[in-house]
Amino acid sequence: MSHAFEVATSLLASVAEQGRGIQITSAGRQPAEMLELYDMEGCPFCRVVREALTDLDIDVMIYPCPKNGVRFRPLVERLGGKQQFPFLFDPNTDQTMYESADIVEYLYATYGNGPAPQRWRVKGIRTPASFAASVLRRGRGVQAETSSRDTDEPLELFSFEASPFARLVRERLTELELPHIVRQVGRDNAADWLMPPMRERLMPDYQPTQRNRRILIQRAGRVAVPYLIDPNTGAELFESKSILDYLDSTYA
Ligand SMILES: N[C@@H](CCC(=O)N[C@@H](CS)C(=O)NCC(=O)O)C(=O)O
Repeated sequence: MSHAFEVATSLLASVAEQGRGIQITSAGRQPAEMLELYDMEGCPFCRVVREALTDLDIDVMIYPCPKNGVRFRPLVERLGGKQQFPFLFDPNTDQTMYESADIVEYLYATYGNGPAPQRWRVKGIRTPASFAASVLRRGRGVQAETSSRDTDEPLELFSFEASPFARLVRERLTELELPHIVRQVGRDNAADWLMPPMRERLMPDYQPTQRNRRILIQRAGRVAVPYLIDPNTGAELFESKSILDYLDSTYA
């Protein structure tokens, strides 16, 4: 399938998300030690947890556990007793947890300012929409690719959950079982909504307020999502298509 077609279906999946996973509306406090989420990009239950993390503006270490995956699935079984996803480990409290609804409540109670907003609490709102997003992506980000190469250090991805471009990269990271830190770049101000090329033309002095957007502008000179850092090779790049080509040539 062409990249344009993949972006189009990913955009529809973002529409299905009903606005969750774009903005920071409940800015939480950053845990001292990074949370660990064992998940699959294409899993509808995992998606609602990742949406909440964007909403709370909490960075997270992702250990991808696609079906037939061999790297992190056995660890989840050792830690929690079964292979079910999402699975959260919070090294700050030593909590381990299955069940997306419980994880979302835990995140808001522990790092937010109160209970989870309605759009995560009501099952009838969040679950069918998240299933629709998975259907639109036709099973991408669910199955492991058997011959992927391992990595020493986790990759880093600047992303927000509903970004149609970042989703394509996260799917591939899942299929290749590549651990990665998600650096949240959710929107918290009107200028963040402009597409990067338009913003660069209209607002050459764009000064984001969100912490990872500021880091990105200092490090890479602009804010565009996704942005991948691979400490194993020193590669740093924008553009979903370039990142997918990079991942395939380096790890597939
Ligand atoms: N009620 C659970 C459902 C979780 C669930 O069914 N996850 C599926 C993936 S979408 C799973 O773990 N399947 C087992 C497997 O992939 O091995 C929740 O909301 O977290």
